[in-house]
Amino acid sequence: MTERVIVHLDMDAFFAAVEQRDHPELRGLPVVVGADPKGGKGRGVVSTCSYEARRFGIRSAMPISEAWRRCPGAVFLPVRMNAYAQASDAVFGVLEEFTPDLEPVSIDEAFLDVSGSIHLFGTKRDLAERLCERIESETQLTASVGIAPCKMVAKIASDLRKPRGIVIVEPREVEAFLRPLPVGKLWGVGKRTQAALENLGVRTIGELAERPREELVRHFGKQGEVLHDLAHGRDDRPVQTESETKSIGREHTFEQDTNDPLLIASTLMKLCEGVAFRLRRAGLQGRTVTAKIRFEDFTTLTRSTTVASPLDAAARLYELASASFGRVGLKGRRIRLIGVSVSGFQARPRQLTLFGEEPGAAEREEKQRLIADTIDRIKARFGQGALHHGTTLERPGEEE
Ligand code: TTP
Ligand code: MG
Repeated sequence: MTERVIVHLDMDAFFAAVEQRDHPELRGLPVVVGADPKGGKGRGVVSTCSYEARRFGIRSAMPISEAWRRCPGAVFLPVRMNAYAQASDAVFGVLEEFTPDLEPVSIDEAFLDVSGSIHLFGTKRDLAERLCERIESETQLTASVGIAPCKMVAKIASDLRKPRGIVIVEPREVEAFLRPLPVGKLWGVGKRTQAALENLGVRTIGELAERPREELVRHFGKQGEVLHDLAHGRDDRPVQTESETKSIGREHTFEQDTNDPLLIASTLMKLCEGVAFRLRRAGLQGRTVTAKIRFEDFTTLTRSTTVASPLDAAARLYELASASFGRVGLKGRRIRLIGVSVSGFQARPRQLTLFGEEPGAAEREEKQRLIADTIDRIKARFGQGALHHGTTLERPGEEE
């Protein structure tokens, strides 16, 4: 069997980096993108911040008031989704030059399977450097890249030396690479599993890998098998190109089982955004929305809804998925995982004019969709209060 070569790419401080690119006077300064801080009284959260701001302990999803407290001198900017969507398009345009075997994960993140094409690029490091150089020359933005034999390790690797980090893990190095890392880095290991593992004296992935499979199964049931495999770097999930998939979905395992309706709703919204993003990139719309829910005892339910007109917008997806959850009747039961997927695809119809396809019409339509969707997303994430802010998404005079 040929070696699998999986690349994970994630842009550095994406929204903040676009701001620093477009406003050179902000380079080198702590920049926070997100809700209006209103002199420390703002509600809403940080979307992201520059690495300079991270030195003050500011992080994504932190209340904006807390970010203000940590660094009142930072430059606080509203979200300019239009600009980030354009930058994202340019990044994905570069990735498509490298391989069609591409799985977009979010606005600034993707997996690539280059197992069949790596020889065209030379070594793995050559490939990673070429990728980063091409992205930087097209967008003046920097990326971090991980290359490994499986998705999980590639993702861990790309995060390890951010920003501008390239980390390559050869197949024979996988176990040694994982060994010193905390178990929380493994996919699906949240705070609760981490605490349970700590009780067993397991803190690092290496300590987990040493435990016999049967012992983990005894403690964690089916999840124990997965933990054992992942701790040894065994993860054979394929990179899912949208053109060949029959459904596009996302799921999330909560750090701790939860019955908090707000947390469930906001997580569902994020999942819907991710799915909508991938649908749009693939130029697909689907008629069937499937919601999945796994309770703390691992019972798992799925509920599908098929609608007359195909959809690809996060808000509509959210509406249908949350209605499905409503029908399941959660009754305060604790939830371990939720997921949402779309199937029953058809290609999105192209806009035609009298003279055939208008040049750029599809692109314009695409952009409008992305913007409409992201406005929904900001409303959902930052609350209605952000709506006023939402109308100033583009600051006056800064329209592209
Ligand atoms: P990330 O890739 O998670 O973060 P980042 O690119 O800003 O920083 P890093 O260098 O660590 O990768 O997310 C990509 C973008 O998504 C981010 O720039 C802003 C947006 N985002 C939010 O709006 N809210 C969030 O909670 C997160 C995590 C990201
Ligand atoms: Mg990023």
